[in-house]
This record gives sequence, structure tokens and C-alpha cells, in this order.
Amino acid sequence: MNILSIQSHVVFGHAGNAAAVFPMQRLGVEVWPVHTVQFSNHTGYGAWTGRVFDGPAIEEIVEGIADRGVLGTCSGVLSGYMGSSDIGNAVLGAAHRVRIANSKALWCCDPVIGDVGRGIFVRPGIPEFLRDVAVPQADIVTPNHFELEYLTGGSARSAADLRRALATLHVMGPRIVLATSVLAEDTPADALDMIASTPEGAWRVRIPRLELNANGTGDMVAALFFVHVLRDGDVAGALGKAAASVHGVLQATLEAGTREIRLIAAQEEFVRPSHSFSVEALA
Ligand code: PXL
Repeated sequence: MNILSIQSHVVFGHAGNAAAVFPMQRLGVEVWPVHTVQFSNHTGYGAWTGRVFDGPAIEEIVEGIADRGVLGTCSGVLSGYMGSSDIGNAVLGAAHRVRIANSKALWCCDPVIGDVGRGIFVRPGIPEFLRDVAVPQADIVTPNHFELEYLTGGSARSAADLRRALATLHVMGPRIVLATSVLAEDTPADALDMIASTPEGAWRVRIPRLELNANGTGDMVAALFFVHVLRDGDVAGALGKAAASVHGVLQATLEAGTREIRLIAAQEEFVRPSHSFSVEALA
């Protein structure tokens, strides 16, 4: 399986492609990473060096891959944080080209906009671009709780509001939604929910909340979920597998006391997770 992963790259540590590529490779996927930025480290440190690429820099790479005649063998496009709408348009173009070459290919778009407590942290124009242009064209989206509410324009805390938000998102376009870090009204204080949804049904996994807010976690989760969906076609199963792996890596990170997720040291968690969680149908 080949996946085109268009994301930012950090040299030290793990965020963007540096959090997403290795888990996919460990699961046996041939990843084609396209970097939208190259930074020394993730922005959680408050300081970094490096530069942001532009739309044409991404388009010329996709063009070069197309020239090799391999786009039709690409099963999916994974995209994350978008530094500018120029890059967003290049990502859209790449997804479009891959889907023309392989009508079965899926685009998984992580609509990175912001987070509960932090608010919007992307550049002006990006939230609207994601809501109005990108998300409607994606097959799979992986919003966190804040992004789910932003994209659907309302609260998603009560069971009814959560179901309504997921339904709204499906009407906007994506057939599959993975909502991460959901804190619903009935989520216990020491837990958080991951919810996978299709127009036919939704499932929930409740995982222990760890005292840890590690950059790159969302990028890793989206990558794991995407691979499992592509491979098994089983959305509920993919939710359970992704949740087990991310919990294992975060638990290892907490035990090591490191600032960076233990992506390499805890790599067994991708193939043989040490925990498993029950996947329940969402009432
Ligand atoms: O995890 C999202 C992300 C992506 N890319 C870069 C980042 C971060 C989060 O810190 O710094 C460069």
C-alpha cells in the first residue's frame, strides 16, 4: 500500500510528517512524504528555525511523481497542518490528481484549526478554507473536539449535540469522521473519548486521560486510523486499533518523562498494542 503524506516536517522530535510517516511504515505502508515546511523542531518549543514551502514547491513534487507513472498505485492522501491557503490548494490539487489516477483512493484531511483552551492557532483564512473548501472534498476527516464544533457551528457536548455535529459533518461531505479528544457531558473526568462515525453508525472508545499534552499526537492518530481504514475497511475496528496504539505510545512517553512522543522507542505499540479498549456503539 502506498500513501502520499503531505505535512510539515520537523528534524528534531515528532510532529507532522515526523509523527505520521514512521507509524505508517511500521505498519508496512510505503509512504511518500511531501514536506510543507522543514523546521528544526515543533512549534511547541516557542522557537524554531527553518522555512515554509509554498504551493508550487508541493505541486512540482506531485508533478514529478506523476511523471513516474505511479499515481494510480497510490491508495490514499493524508494531509495535516496547512501553513497557508496556497499550500491548501496544492494539497487539494494533489488529492484530486490521485483520485483521477485511482478512483478508489481516499483523502484523509486532518482539519488542523485549534484546540479547546487554546482557540484558533492557524493563520487567518485557514479555518474558513478548511470548512468551506477542503473538508467538503475530503473522504475522511479527523477533527478534535474544538475543530468539530468550529466546522459544524455549534456545541458538541451533549449526546444529542454530538450526534448532530457528526451528522452535519457527513452532510458537508466526508463519509468517515474520527473525532479525537472528545470531552462530552458524560465523559468521566479521568477519560477522553475517540469517536468514529459514518452515515450508518458511530462508535466510541473511552481511554484514560493522561497528564500529557504532547505535540504530534494528533498527527500520529490520524495516520494510524487512515491506514487501518484503508487496509480493513472497518471503521469501528480502525478506531479500536488507533486508540490502543496511541494510548500505548502516550503511556510510554509519560513513563519516560520526555517532551517528545516515544514514537520510535514504543514502536511495538503500532503492531502489538499493550492495551486494548472496548469499542461501543454510540447511543
Ligand atoms: O502537530 C501539528 C504540528 C504540525 N507541524 C508542526 C508543528 C505541529 C505542532 O506543534 O509544530 C511544525
